[in-house]
Amino acid sequence: MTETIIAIGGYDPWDRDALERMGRVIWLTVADGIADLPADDRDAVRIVAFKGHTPFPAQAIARLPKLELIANFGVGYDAIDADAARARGIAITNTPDVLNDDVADLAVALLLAQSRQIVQGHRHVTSGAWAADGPMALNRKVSGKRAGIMGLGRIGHAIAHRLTGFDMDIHYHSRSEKKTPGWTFHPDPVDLAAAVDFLFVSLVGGPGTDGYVSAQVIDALGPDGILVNISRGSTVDEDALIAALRDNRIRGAALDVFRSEPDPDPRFLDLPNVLLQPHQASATVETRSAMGRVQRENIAAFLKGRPLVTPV
Ligand code: 8YV
Repeated sequence: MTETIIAIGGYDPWDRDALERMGRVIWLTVADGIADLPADDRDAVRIVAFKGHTPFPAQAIARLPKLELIANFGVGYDAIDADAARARGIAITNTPDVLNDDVADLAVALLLAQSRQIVQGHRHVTSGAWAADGPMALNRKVSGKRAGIMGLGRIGHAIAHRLTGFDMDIHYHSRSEKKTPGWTFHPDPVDLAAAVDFLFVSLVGGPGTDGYVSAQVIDALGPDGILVNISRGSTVDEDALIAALRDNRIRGAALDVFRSEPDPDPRFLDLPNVLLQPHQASATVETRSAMGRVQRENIAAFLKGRPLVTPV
């Protein structure tokens, strides 16, 4: 019998084609769409391929009585109510590792762009200000400074490794101390922020890290500090960050993620000391193709009754 798969989210054409080869696919933009499916489909579906950052709540999971696998496209699966899935024995898989390089590359690029004022420099040229007013204001050095990694998982490691190439001292905060090559562990996130010039957030999302980058952390980073977030918007107290940016209590922030995506808090839009990106750290052809492949490898393993490749 042909397997019916619900695919939620926006997929690239090659992923759509590849998923279509695995069964009959019902395409939905968000999990809420499950409610409108015919009962026959809802009652039959064992597999959901999930992508994106809109919620996949318990209520939507409950509408699929035969669901056995949620194959997430992405390493972070905080949009999925994992407790509700676990309570029913529904497996969740993610797509770790294949995106580490891209996410770390963008994190470093954001720091360089912010500290060296690359976007402002481009505008200085294109606006004619260079010719009219002369050179732009001096910016600030990156190499040799102190970097803090908040959350030293696989992506945090990849960021730290790149920064050692910039001769930086690496400091980190994590649930536990790791075996690292001379990097300094800080059990307290505020202490980490106080010890560094640049703070990179590479925490997992979800309730456990909500608001982790608090007003205290931001103040500890201080007026020379730059915050880079490539993890989840929920990890940052955005009100506190906006207030600190407005008062120049930190030098700048570079953000790829927001609490309300794709409509970030409008107060961010007018700030001169932020650099905003549309949650695109993993968004290269190479990496998104690899992520799609890992998502499908998990579905294929499930269909063959084999162990899942990357269960969470
Ligand atoms: C998304 C991400 O997967 O992997 C993650 O956790 O945040 C991204 O790579 C991507 O935006 C597709 O939803």
